Amino acid sequence: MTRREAIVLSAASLTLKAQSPATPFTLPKLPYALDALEPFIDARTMEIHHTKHHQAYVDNLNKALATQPDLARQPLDQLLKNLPQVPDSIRTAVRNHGGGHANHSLFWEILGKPKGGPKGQLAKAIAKSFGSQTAMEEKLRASGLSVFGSGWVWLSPQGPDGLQIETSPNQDSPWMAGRTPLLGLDVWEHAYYLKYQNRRADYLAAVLQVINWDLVSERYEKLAR
Ligand code: MN3
Repeated sequence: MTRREAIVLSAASLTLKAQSPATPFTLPKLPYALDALEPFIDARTMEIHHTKHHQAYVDNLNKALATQPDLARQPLDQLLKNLPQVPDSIRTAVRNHGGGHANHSLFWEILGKPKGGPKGQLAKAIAKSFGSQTAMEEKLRASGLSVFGSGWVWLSPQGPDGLQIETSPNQDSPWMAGRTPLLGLDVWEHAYYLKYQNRRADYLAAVLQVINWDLVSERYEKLAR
């Protein structure tokens, strides 16, 4: 990850920013070692997911934007929010690969060694919207299981001090509706098949053990509300 990408990603409004006209977007470095999430997420899955799948989204996004320098200069969250203004010829590519780049950049950030649960305003919002952290995690699991085919499950702000859980197909995201997600869980088979095969429920239970709630809590504090 470039310094500028790191700075903007640490703010709540993921504004991954183009770097240069030739290769505007770059693959962010993982903020931990490949095996840091073992045994919940195995190192081989992390390696393939990051260096093959995520890299391909970055490369294909750059390819799609090669003839569109004005679009390539926009922060990624703006591009995704304003998809209807992207030319027809590249809109699907920007949606799928720009979406893939944004979603995975957030995914790597919100994972990490468990250090405790949600804090501060986020803890309050979870209590208000779901009753408890356990109830919220149960809803994340159930919603993740309900995604047919490939997609994501999201925790997003709702109103001034509430939260919602939503799902999206493919590489779509709340950013495309102008909302900044707090966390996203990848439920594409490539996220878990090597270790969990068809057992998405087991993967969802595992990934919920390695959420960096400190970072998610910080994202919530930084959102303009
Ligand atoms: Mn993925």
